[in-house]
Amino acid sequence: AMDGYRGFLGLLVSALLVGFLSVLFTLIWVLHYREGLGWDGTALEFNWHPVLVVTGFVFIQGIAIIVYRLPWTWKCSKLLMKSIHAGLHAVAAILAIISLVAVFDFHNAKNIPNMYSLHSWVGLTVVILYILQLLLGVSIFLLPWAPLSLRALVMPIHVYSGLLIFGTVIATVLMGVTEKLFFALNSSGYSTSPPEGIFTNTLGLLIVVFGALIFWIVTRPQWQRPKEPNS
Ligand code: ASC
Repeated sequence: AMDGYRGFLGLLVSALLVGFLSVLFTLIWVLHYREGLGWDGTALEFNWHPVLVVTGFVFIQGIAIIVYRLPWTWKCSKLLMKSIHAGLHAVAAILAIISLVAVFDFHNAKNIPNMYSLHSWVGLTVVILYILQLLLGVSIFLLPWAPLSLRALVMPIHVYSGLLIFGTVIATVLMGVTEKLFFALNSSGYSTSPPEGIFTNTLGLLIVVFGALIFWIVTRPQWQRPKEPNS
């Protein structure tokens, strides 16, 4: 049991480190290689998009997925843990929505067309699905009305949808990074492997590793919160 606990801690610390590095790399990308941050209809406003997506939709969503696995929370009430799980997902949803406002606002100010790329199609779809998942999750599992039979029926779908959404977010981020590099480096050339290209490719790899760690942690049956009778 102690061995499993240390294995868990090692992976949790790794996930936190890689997740934190992903956010840091995104900030360095927009602050050092790009123009910085602002809310003025220019590229500075666009730059909030990657920062808010990686912070909220990748890092905070990833942590929200594994909160029930933290062994020191197993003595906390299930209701408290559900509130933290839902609360972190709600924060992630709000950051994802603001990240979309930043892009649409920037596009409209610069007369750039909206919603033509695969990144935008998959991205908007996954934000809508995330909000639906959050509303359904709160209605069925957090609020007290739903009968146990309905909860038991929906739980496998909730888990499946949640992991599908998380994986799709990561795939969408990779498309977004690639798309931005093709736009931003067309003259100086992504194909010549400039420092920004190497740096952002590394950011993409960090995000894949973060997703892999969260997926591993959440799929270990021995790290699940012990199920209390009648819940
Ligand atoms: C809940 C809760 C669980 C599950 C279970 C359905 O709301 O606390 O442990 O749903 O009842 O599988």
